[in-house]
Amino acid sequence: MTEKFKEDNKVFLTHGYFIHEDAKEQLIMKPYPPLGILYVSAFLEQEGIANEVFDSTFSDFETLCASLIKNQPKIIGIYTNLMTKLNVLRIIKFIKSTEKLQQTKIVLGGPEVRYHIENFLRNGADFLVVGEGEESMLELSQYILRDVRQGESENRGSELFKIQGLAYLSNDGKVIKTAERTLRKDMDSLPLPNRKRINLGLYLDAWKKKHGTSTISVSTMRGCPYTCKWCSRAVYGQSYRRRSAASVVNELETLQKEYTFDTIWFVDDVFTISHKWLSEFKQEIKAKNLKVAFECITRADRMNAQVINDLKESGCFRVWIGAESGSQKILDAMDRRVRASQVSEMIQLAKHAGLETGTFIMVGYPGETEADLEQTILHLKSADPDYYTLTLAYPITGTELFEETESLFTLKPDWSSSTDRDIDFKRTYPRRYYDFAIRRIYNEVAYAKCRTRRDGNLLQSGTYKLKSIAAKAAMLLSRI
Ligand code: B12
Ligand code: SF4
Repeated sequence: MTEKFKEDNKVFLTHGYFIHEDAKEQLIMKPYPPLGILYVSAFLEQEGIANEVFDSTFSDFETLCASLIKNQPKIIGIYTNLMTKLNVLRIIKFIKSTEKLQQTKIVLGGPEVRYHIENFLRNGADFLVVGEGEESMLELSQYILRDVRQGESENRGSELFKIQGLAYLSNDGKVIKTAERTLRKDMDSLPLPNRKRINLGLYLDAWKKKHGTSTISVSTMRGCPYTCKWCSRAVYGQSYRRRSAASVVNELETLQKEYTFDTIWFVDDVFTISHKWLSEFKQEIKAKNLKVAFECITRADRMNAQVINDLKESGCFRVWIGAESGSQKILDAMDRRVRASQVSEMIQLAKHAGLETGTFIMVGYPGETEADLEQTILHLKSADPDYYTLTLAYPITGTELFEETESLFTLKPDWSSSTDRDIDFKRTYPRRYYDFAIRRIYNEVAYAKCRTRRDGNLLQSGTYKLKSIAAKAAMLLSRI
């Protein structure tokens, strides 16, 4: 039986993301709550560990610090990803330099910790939770809170070492890593994210104000069995575990009762990975006569006409189909395990079925030449998705892309003052080339869209074409 702790043994969960610091996101304004800590919070609560969530998204560093001083928590747990890492280090520094917080144990979790263990520990974190968070955080919190109540026990080290999924420093400063956390099989037994701990209305309002509609994020699966070389699988590894369709539909129903929102975004890596699950999901939705509108991400090789039909009938209005490149050579180099033609075909099929479509494009992958980029342009023109995003490839620590490019790094600033996004490697062309390549893709595809729609005015399509030609010339010049 799980031991219940006193109310005052507080765990304080937060994340280091402040939207007011993120100029790009302020323009996009599609914020999502931190689901990871909401899952951890719900699990701790279920097991009797009182906890607070300080949702930093719409707040600021100073308010977070003031709240910490007011609460003086026994434990602070911070979600960490590669973008929020620097703020997490700032929070740690603040705690370490604040007298009233000297008893607070700092625990980090999330995707950024697994491959930076020593750095985080040497920069002040007391514990790292590596991988799936709920059970490790529960056992660690029980351990820490017991210590706080009873003082240091003689068996401290051995007890701690038995907890899976942890990293910490031993008394003599050595990095200790405990066994890998066994991945939880039964997803349905996890409590739903503790959304009541945060003001979800702030997210819904921000969406509504900017886009006229609002969205709630929901997670139905954990892990991904694919092997794309640039993708980080630091939390759930190469696994596939999923909640039952009935449990997901119950969550959607509850959300509809508790909140006013327009659409759902499934944060899953490959929503249509199991056709059986999708069909059950559709049946559950129909059985409950639930009206939902959702968007999701998937892979073209896990789609077909039936899947598209099931998506549509269960309420999908927009499907994002991963592409990354229009060049098969680059897709193969990424170990993407999909054909560019499949992606194009599924985008077309989904469009004909009345779904909105989106895709993701990455440029600057090792080995990519201008001919590959031109193929990507052709691919976007012929597939003609309603939306696409363009990103410059960068190596995330722990990925195969990182290993493959490490010897080519031209820029890798000091760990404690940079993120992986600041790393650069020797690409086919100089760095500046890719800024123009992105402009060229964007304008050339916009030009083609204008032409095929035939409603775009001539001036507009001409402007896109001119910008595309100018970008192409700049690409050429930047290669000299
Ligand atoms: C949804 C999502 C987004 C959304 C919303 C982010 C949000 N607020 O939730 C958007 C689109 C905004 C986004 C943006 C980015 N994302 Co993103 N995103 C995801 C995605 C698909 C799902 C996240 C999620 O909700 N998972 C479900 C929850 C339950 O899992 P979890 O968060 O990992 O939490 C578990 C554990 O990590 C742990 N845990 C988490 N926090 C804590 C805290 C403590 C104290 C403890 C003990 C445990 C713990 O316990 C949880 C339960 O087991 C993941 C991929 C994935 N499948 O997880 C990528 C992912 C997290 N994103 C990633 C990246 C790279 C980005 C960007 C940097 C992309 C970019 N622009 O280059 C930005 C950064 C944005 C930012 N400012 O933080 C990477 C992170 C890699 C890394 N090392 O950090 C991932 C893993 C994708 C990938 N496979 O490469 N993202
Ligand atoms: S990119 Fe998508 S399909 Fe590929 S490994 Fe990552 S989550 Fe899986």
